[in-house]
Amino acid sequence: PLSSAEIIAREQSNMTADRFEHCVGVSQTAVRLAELNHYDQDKAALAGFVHDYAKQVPVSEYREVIKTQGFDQDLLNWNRSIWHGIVGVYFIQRDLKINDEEILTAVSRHTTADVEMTTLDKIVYMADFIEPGRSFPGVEEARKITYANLNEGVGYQLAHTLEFLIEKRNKIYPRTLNAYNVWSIKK
Ligand code: DGI
Ligand code: FE
Ligand code: FE
Ligand code: FE
Repeated sequence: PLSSAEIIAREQSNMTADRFEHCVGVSQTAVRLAELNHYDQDKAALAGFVHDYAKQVPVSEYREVIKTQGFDQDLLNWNRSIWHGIVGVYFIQRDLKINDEEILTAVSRHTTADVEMTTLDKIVYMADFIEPGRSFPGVEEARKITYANLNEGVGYQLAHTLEFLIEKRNKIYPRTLNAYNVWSIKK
């Protein structure tokens, strides 16, 4: 495995300073959520830190990897918003030498969420949404809900994301919609 210093150096060289700062914020927030939810804090810290590692990989490189590395070819109909989680795990394994399946799954699900979510999946998904650098309307409410109940946070974010995508008349990735139907509906 790579040293922590080497992982940090590679992460920093693969993204802008702003994106790096976001990843540090997600890592710190993930540790706090891990503590509250009795999860391994070191694992949460690493998963949060690397979650957007591939956010700025060029589109041409993504298309090549999707075509040659066994990914669902339907991914070619989507964009980097969707790719950097699901396909991002390829670059994290290749460049950061991280093979922990729990971490890779959490990265894979961090943008869309999913019908099934592990505790680490939820931690990274929510830390991405509420880290200190986030400032959208509703973020304070999101923080309050998430620190009180991680599952309710997931439901809140999915509803918020769907509203945002529909408002912009954006295409909704089926996984996001399926996740919404599980986590956001009133019981
Ligand atoms: O990578 P970040 O910006 O930190 O956050 P993220 O990975 O949660 O990505 C958020 C972006 O992804 C945001 O612009 C909305 C978009 N997104 C999330 N779900 C979907 C989606 N875009 C489309 N088209 N369809 C989705 O289902
Ligand atoms: Fe992301
Ligand atoms: Fe997110
Ligand atoms: Fe992020």
